Amino acid sequence: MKRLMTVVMVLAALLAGGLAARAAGAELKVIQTQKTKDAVIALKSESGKWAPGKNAFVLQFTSASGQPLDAGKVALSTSMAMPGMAPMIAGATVSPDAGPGRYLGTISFPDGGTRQVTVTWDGPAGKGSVKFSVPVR
Ligand SMILES: [Cu+2]
Repeated sequence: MKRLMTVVMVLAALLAGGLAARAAGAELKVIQTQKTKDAVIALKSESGKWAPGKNAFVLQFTSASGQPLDAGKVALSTSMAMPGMAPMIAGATVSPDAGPGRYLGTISFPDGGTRQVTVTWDGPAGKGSVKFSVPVR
């Protein structure tokens, strides 16, 4: 009986640890990584992709040497070329997360298709921008 209790307690501890790791974003998958001269920008989410509807994501900035990079004010916007129409524009809500160089964002897409993504930043280490494309599917 005592042994059973121990097994149950160990399982409960493992489960709690797993949930904590999840909340801390340990299970995030990379959607896209982009390098500039002095920064590496990683776009991540739990699913590792963007889908039509509302998406939560994390943007992580690291320096060329691999240290967290305080990017200051960060913005992310997207555009999708539509034949015979004005491009579809969607902007993200981005705010700083715990820890330097880490930002939480949400963005909504009304449909699927490849988005041209622009990330801009302006912080103590300087300002910059990067463009890349992400499929929404
Ligand atoms: Cu569209």
